[in-house]
Amino acid sequence: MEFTFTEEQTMLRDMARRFAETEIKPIAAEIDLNSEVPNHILKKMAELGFMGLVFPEEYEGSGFGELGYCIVLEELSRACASTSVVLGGHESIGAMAIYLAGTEEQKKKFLPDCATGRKIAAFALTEPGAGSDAAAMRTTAVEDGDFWVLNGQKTFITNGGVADIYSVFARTDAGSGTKGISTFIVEKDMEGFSAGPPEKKMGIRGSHTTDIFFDNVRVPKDHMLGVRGDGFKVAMKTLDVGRLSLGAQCVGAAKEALDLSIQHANQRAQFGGPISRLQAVQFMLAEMATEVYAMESMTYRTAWMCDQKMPFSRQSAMVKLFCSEALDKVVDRAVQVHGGMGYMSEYPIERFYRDARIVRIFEGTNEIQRLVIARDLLKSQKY
Ligand code: COS
Repeated sequence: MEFTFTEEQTMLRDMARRFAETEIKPIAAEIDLNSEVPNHILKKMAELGFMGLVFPEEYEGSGFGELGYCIVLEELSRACASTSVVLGGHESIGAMAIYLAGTEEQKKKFLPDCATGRKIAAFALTEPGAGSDAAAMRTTAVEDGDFWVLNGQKTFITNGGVADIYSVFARTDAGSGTKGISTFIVEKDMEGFSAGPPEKKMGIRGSHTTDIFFDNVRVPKDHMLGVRGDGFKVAMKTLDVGRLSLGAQCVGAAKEALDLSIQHANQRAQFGGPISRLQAVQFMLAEMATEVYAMESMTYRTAWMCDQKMPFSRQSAMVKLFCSEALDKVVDRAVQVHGGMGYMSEYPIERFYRDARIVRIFEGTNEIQRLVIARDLLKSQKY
């Protein structure tokens, strides 16, 4: 068993850490306040190869695989959850659907632009009436000569309006449940495509979340990803990767919340000395550190499984479930350690507390993760 990063992975981590520390952290509060990750940050991430870390070099990716991608997501998430969510919407799920389901020709055509950051991607599954029950979607795609004509609405789309390329799921066969869904690449300049205004959110405010609309959008037939009727499986396979990547985002945020708490506990004096000498505070720090250790262990182990091409669907649901709930506990204790200061927007921990809450909801609520885990467990009888 090997539990250390390679030299290359260590260099990647150091580079991501330097970038996050010097260029993102100083403006993280501003990103939250202005509800926008500035373009120069996205441009720099593209220059550093972060937009295509997970994809092989033949598609102009950096070839670091899921493990390398998790390393970078962790570092970015220490600085700013919004920035890592923008990257996640693009790489973990938006472009990932193309990588997992595209033909060689489609991958050669669309991935290099995504992997280099020339184009931003998004993943469009959820609809107003189809959240956890993704197969209840009503967006339709109807064949017309060399085109599919899309009509409908998607909601809560990360990178909506910002993205150039959307992996869109639509119903191609009425009444066939999960089997009647197909995946399409929709480009933002296609006629009839539009995005609504960004939603106002509790956290991850720098990432844009919008509705997107399809009004007779004519999508060329060579833009269908995978085969007709396979879209639900494409969505599930893509979300397996997305949910795992969320683990790395949680690890980064939890480590930062712990570091901030240790610093604060050492600096804040009450009852004649730093509060870190009080057992009540020490216990909170100990519990936070234990959560971080467990989150880190399961996330990187599962990323390794993903890179080894082992089945990891159940494990990715476990990572998402455990890490998002552990992160909530960590940030909650972090606010407690900070006392009244933890409630003030002036201190970063208030933002971490708000940003954390979404992870128990997006990319499949934690109730859905429990369902995925239990179904797989009962089917295979193995753990
Ligand atoms: N990889 C590949 N195939 C998968 C899969 C996976 N991870 N998970 C399910 N499938 C396949 C199943 O094997 C099944 O195929 P067959 O019919 O050939 O056997 C098919 O997909 C349908 O699966 P299932 O019967 O489990 O579908 P359900 O409608 O019962 O729903 C849940 C499955 C609830 C798990 C699914 O709808 C889900 O994940 N919902 C949450 C959606 C979500 O995450 N939304 C977030 C928005 S994106 S940010």
